[in-house]
Amino acid sequence: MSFDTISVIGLGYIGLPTAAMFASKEKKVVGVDVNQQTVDIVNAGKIHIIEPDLDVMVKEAVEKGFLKAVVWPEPADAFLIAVPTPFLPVKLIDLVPEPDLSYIKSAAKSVAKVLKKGDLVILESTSPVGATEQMASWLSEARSDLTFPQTHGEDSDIRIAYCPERVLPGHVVRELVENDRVIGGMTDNCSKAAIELYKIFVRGDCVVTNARTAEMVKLTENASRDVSIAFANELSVICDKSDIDVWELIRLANRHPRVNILQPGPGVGGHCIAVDPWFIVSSAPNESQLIHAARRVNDFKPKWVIEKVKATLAEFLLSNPSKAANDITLACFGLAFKADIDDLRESPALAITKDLAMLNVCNILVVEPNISILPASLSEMVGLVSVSAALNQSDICLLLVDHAEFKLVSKSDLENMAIIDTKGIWS
Ligand code: SAJ
Repeated sequence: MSFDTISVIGLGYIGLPTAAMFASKEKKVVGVDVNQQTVDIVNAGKIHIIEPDLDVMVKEAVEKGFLKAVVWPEPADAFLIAVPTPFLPVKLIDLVPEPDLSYIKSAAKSVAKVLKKGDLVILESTSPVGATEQMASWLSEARSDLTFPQTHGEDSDIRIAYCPERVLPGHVVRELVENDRVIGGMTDNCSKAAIELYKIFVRGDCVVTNARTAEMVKLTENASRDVSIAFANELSVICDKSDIDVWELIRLANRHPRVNILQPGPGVGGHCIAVDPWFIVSSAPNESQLIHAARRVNDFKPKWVIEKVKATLAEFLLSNPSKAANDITLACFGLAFKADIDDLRESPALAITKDLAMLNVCNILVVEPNISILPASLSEMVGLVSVSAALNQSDICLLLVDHAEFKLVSKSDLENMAIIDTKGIWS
């Protein structure tokens, strides 16, 4: 099969680097995004996210004419769908969130318009089990003139596979090339075509399975990490109660050859680990006790941090009787969902900062070196300042993200301040 033109639907954190990667191998790539601003930025050879080395790749790809962005799909030989799969909002606390496949549905409908015999369609978005079959039926509903693997098996006109992305934000460019890929074709021919496509740039192994297993593999990877982080977060709450340094505890326990505990933090964020386990829980609620409990433990952690801040404020007022609460300045270090990125999606740091600002009990400053403008939900309530301004003006420092800039803060910079360190870098 030759893939002269490759189309990537959704130019976000996964789609844009994937598009740039194919273009760097001198393939003609058409990136599609519903957001005109994103399309304009990419066509100007720029990027709208922070990801090391991606800016250079996109600039070169656009300048050499291998990458262009458009709002509506154009004909291509392969389509990779990398759109969000959020969950639907739930009203009651005990209800399990259900996945929202509407972005996949509209991507499939728009791709269907330009599909031709011989094309390959790959779903990369993290999805509940069965989503690829669902996408295949949306495609076939829209194009009764073409045949699809669910009805015509190996002889189908269109090939369809689920191939989850597994790259770590901050390391996307390297991991896209080096990581192994799980290839879940709806038939063997679908898998073969998908392998041929990924082998354009992937140096890792391409391991074949069926679409449903591939969907579950992706969910399992992220649920496994969520459960491990929940264990660390639970330990941190237990240790706080018992006056034990959790960072030292984990360091020591990890000296055991078969123990590898992850790190506690202010909670679990991002669009993956905080979301994907719910897709398992919603599909098998009675059977997913541990996965569900881990979600609850990690979702509880931001609330616990807020209680810690309130207690520290109360102590500070007790030991500084001349001050009133509104004389006190609290600096929140970090808004991103993890270190050294600009991504605020599902960020516990952002949620904690917002909740503290809403309490309206003291002045709040925010330090986030990876963004230049605060999200609208915060900008009216708090100020965005530099590390040094925050250190100079604050009484209480709340460390929420272990950004490289914060690791440079010395012990002497923090003298005479109350510190709440959720990542253990100032402890
Ligand atoms: N976190 C901790 N403690 C840790 C590790 C992480 O609290 O020891 C927190 C982070 O601060 C962050 C959250 O967990 O809030 C998630 O961060 P992460 O670095 O674990 O993962 P993501 O969301 O950036 O990327 C994950 C990766 N999945 C796994 O490692 C199994 C990545 O490979 C996936 O491609 C990505 O999800 C995805 O797109 O699904």
